[in-house]
Amino acid sequence: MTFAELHRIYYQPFFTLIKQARAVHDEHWTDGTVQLCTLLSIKTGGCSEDCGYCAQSARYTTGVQAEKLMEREQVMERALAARSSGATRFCMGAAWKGVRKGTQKFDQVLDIVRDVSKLGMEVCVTLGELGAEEASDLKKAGVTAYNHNVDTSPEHYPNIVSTHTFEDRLRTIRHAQDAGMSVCCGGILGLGETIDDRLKMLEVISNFNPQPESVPINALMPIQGTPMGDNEVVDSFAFIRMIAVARIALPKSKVRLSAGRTNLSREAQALAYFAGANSIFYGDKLLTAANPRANEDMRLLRDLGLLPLEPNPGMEAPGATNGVPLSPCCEREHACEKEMTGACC
Ligand code: SAM
Ligand code: DTB
Ligand code: SF4
Repeated sequence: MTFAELHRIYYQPFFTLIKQARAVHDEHWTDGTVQLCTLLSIKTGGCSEDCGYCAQSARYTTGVQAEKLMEREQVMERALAARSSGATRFCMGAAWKGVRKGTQKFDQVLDIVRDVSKLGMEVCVTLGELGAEEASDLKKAGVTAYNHNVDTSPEHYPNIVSTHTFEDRLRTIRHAQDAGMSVCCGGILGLGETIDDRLKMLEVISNFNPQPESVPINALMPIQGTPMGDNEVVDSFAFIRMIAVARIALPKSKVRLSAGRTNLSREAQALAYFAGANSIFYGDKLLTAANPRANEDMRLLRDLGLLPLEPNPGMEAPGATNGVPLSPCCEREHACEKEMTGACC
């Protein structure tokens, strides 16, 4: 989608926007399920990068202690616990600039992935920069999705990070896609960006080919000691507007309510689900910061009549399309959900 289209969509009256997003959601997601993804920081803190929002950068004094990479057995315990609590995706994060083939730490990550991938959950990792070889090795080891966010607009990015560039982020995403992994790519609201920056970020993400399989929308959790420690918390209506626009621009992607849910009321989260969110980070902790308690999330889903998504371990990455897809049933230029079943319009 173009920036102009996204701008027009965003600035509709709130209920018109929500109604439009709900219609897109209902067209593509009919079973009322929510994906539950549990995060684990397998290598915490001491990161060389200077991302201005991050508790794990070695540049800031945030109270997060640097730790070494977790042992495989410990990770497996946590993955099993996540599966028992109902998670169907296990996401492992490492506070590194990136990984390089041939290093001991990368080999150790591959071992961890091989083990976790036997548990029947989708396996997601977020390890920073990847080259083509590293991406291919991760895919072969059993990674189903790679999380790498663009975080904000290309224009605002240099105000947030100086140790790598927006282009570096795009290159890693391309490597992950070329290796056949699904891409999980979204951003953070609350970094001092304008609404235009938020929409430019969505413009970039919605123009990936294929579009990302999942799109995490984080609201900044201000961390004392970082340059953004005193930033204002994101307004709930602005957050829900972004969920709605993401749903419209990325109809087939899972849109994930990510960091910052501890600042959203149950009612605001309900509206976010209505506007198209269908995935959450689930479990009491994100990487270093707090998340709503698992039992509170289950209660909210029950109250709303939503169901946790069933496991999908054989998940294939979405394929690329050449421009607007032609529906085989009516040969019109639109993506037709019914083409798979032969019952087209
Ligand atoms: N080091 C890897 C990277 O930079 O891609 C992976 C970990 S990083 C913590 C993953 C994402 O978490 C970031 O891109 C950002 O979107 C989100 N994030 C980190 N700190 C956050 C915070 N304080 N509030 C909200 N989101 C945050
Ligand atoms: C994403 O977009 N959000 C998650 C996950 N991908 C790795 C991380 C949120 C981190 C929140 C701050 C923290 O826990 O330190
Ligand atoms: Fe934090 Fe990732 Fe940036 Fe490192 S690269 S400072 S872990 S967001």
